[in-house]
Amino acid sequence: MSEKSQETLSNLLKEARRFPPPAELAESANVTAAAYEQASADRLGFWAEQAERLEWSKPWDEVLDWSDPPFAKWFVGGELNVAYNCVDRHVEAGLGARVAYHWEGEPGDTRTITYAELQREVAKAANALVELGVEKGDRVAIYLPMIPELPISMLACARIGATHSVVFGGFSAEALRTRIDDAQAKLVITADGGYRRGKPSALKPTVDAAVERTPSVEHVLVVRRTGEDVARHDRDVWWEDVVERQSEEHAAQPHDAEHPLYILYTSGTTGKPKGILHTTGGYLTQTAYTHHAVFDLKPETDVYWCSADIGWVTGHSYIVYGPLANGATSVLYEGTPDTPHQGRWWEIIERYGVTLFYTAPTAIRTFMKWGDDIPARSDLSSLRLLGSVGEPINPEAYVWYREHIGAGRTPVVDTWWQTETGAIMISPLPGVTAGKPGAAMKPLPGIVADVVDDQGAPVPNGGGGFLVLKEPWPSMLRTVWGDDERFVKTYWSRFPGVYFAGDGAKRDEDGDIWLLGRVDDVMLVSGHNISTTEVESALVSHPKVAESAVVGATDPVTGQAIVAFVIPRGSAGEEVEGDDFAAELRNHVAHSLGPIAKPRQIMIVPELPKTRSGKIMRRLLRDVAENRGIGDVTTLADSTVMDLISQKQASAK
Ligand code: 6R9
Repeated sequence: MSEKSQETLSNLLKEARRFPPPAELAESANVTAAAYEQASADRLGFWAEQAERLEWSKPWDEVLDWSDPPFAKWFVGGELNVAYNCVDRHVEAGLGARVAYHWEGEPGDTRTITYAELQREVAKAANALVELGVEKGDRVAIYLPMIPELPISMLACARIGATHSVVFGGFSAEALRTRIDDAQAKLVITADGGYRRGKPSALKPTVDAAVERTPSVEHVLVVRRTGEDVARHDRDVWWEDVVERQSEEHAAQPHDAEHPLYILYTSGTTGKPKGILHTTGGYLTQTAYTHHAVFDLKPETDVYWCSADIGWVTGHSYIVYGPLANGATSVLYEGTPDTPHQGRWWEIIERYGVTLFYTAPTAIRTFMKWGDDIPARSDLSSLRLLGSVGEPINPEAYVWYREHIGAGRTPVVDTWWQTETGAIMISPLPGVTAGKPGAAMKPLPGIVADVVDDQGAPVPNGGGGFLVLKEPWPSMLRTVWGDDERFVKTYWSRFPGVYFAGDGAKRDEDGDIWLLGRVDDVMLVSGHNISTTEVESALVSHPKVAESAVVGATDPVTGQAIVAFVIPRGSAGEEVEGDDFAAELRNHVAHSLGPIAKPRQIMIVPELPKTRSGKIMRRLLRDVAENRGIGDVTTLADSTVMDLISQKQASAK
């Protein structure tokens, strides 16, 4: 990166606020500053110690085999069963009566599942899979709503050594078909439908359409959730017929530490989706450790809630595997945050006494937009820690989250990681770190990350560049399913010998790390690199702005020009239409970041295009900003959003 652009970056995000850990939390924290020293003195020894959180049927011979990089083997020779570790061992330890999940359906139906019950359900499902001819090493596609059968199905697969591939319930038949086909899945587990926004939303027709052209699929196992009519095919079998009558006993066999646990597809911006492969021992070790360390989980007393969809990696690692490995009590909620009203999530927190809460910046910004009075109606005093994941959290959103949800007392942990990393990599430690709003801070103990320039040289404090991971980590992806070459090319070729995350980052004067969004989203304006994140954060710091998305559009003069899409906050909507508001915002950005970052154009919009995991699809906004037809919208959470934005654009012309 040029000197000029580094200078620009260091002008940005001047954030002086600091939030040290509450004294009580610091005193009793699961992990203290000593962990950093221990891990840097002996990284592999540190991870070996963390692996001891699990029960191994056969001990490993070697912690890491890195003789054929970038193909890693962790805990070589070790054997364990993931489902046994997540469920049975807690029951054997006398904790069968502990609640694993407080499940709540969107219509308000509830189910409390203890570890003992989870053990019985997983055993029955595992027996059913065996009866349906699923064998160790086979792939099973799972396309379910957020109902208990989803984690139960995942654990049943893990138990028998079948590799699961969970596909988001919102994806189209074509998206589902390509994923089933790529993995050559033998079985698809689905439901008639789920509930979204107060209505049944069918899933089975999508599966029917997808499996018309997937010859690998032998059976479709269907859970009845909504009771709506569905077509029946010869390949269909019903959960209530096949699973319910099975024995509640199933002897778990140990699997190799490197046995494939799951495939999860990441869409990426171009090309066919990549099947990210995670394996058994290292994955469970790092999800369990990070859940213990970052959320300071005290399994006897905490009630933990991660609001993500299990179809996203966050749900795999922090609703299913990490929390269950630690014997946590979690909330599992099926639906949307505004059904039947915008206070639904806060009522859930009050009802179950949630102490640890993990959500995404997109949700936080939505709540800011809905207004402060909504969370204020619920008693949120049980909360003691808040987490964020999925995108950079804007400083304003961080502070709002801490104030309005955490009553100004709770630490906020901003956790950076990816589908590919499998578990949290960069995050504050809640009992150690004085948090800075907007910064993911430091790599966790045992993780080696850096920010490098385009030559791969580390940037000094105050500099910006690319985020890389310099040493292998236990929960790292092992390859792209069926495509080792793509694995090497995508992640390990940009800089020799290190993992390229594809994210821009900066190191501040204290050496702490700030994430600046995907490298593909960085804008080049008159020769200056400007990150979309920083301009968005400047916009969100204006009192009348709830959310914003910024893109670089081709410009004859400056190369790229900044175009911002803005959603006004709360009741500001009516007052803010018009050129005056746009001018005010352009000046506000120029004032916060410098004139170079002043947007060329600001569009006031009602919504932004987002994926189901809440990431803004800037690619589509770039199409609008450059007056092109809109590209592929199949992975949008709500595909009507682009129509609203295009109409705005047309009426502004
Ligand atoms: C867990 C997850 C990965 C991408 C990642 C980055 C962005 C996630 C972030 C963050 C800044 C954070 N991202 N967490 N950016 N701060 N705390 O989101 O996985 O869906 O694969 O996305 O998300 O750009 O590269 P995934």
